Amino acid sequence: MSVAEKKYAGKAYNSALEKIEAALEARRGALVLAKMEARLAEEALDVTLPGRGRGRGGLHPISRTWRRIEEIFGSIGFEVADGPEIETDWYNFTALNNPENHPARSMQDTFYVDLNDAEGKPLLLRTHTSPMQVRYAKMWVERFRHAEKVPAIKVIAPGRTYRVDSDATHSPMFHQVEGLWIDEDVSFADLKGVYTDFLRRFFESDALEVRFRPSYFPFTEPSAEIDLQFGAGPLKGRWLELSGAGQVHPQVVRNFGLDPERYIGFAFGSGLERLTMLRYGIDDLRLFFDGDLRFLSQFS
Ligand code: 2NM
Repeated sequence: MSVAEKKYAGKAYNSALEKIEAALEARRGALVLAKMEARLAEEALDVTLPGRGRGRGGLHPISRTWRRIEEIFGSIGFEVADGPEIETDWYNFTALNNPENHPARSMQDTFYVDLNDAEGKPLLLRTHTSPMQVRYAKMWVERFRHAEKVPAIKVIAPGRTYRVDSDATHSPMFHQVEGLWIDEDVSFADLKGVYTDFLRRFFESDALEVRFRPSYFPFTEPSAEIDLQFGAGPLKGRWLELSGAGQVHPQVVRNFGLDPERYIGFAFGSGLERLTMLRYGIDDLRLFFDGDLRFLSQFS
């Protein structure tokens, strides 16, 4: 192009560019505005509507039972023991007088962990809450090692327990509470008194009958199954199996570090799921583990 042509063409180009840019800018602005207006219309908030509120949480029925048990036994002087869910073979089995070849020790019944204890034995998920009591008792005896007498061991051990078992009535993780009272003169009669009192308070019924049937556990001698019978309600008159108990076996007392000729007492064990099902009339164990709020919210 000639110089004159270039001048003319340049002007025309610049003016066209300005117009296009102005048009684009205007369109961009209109689109942004339209989008904002659409959003404002869509997200319009009626601030006069009542609030939705925050879902009020509640305690799981098993936790309610757990607390209730701690409260009742606390009121009759029992401490609450705590301890690890991963245990050694000694605390879970040997200390409780379980023979070395007992079937409970098999991999079919117990979850083993891929780690060994100091003796080279595999660690395991505790199959009952007794190891907490063994730990508590040993700690207690050690504390009073130089005293004339070891004061009463009076403790409950509530917590999660694990067994290789899973069907309509068994969960691989479940909850237990065990109790232990050892002194110079704690008898089977004390067991009957304490446990009957506990059950009547737990179920809020003085009309409850309690029955002790001979049984066997390696850690108690003599041993008993505890049954109960409601005096009212839908289960009235039926004997229901509930717990196990007995006088602590001399070998177990010895494993606590005490002389079984001097110290004697009782122990018991019960399932929190079972206690909770009977208390609330729940007929399916799996409801505890499904996390269904339609079930759980009935307890909050
Ligand atoms: C049960 C039944 C009977 C029990 C024994 C002990 C300990 F630590 F003293 F040896 N704790 N819990 C026991 C006794 C548990 O559960 C059915």
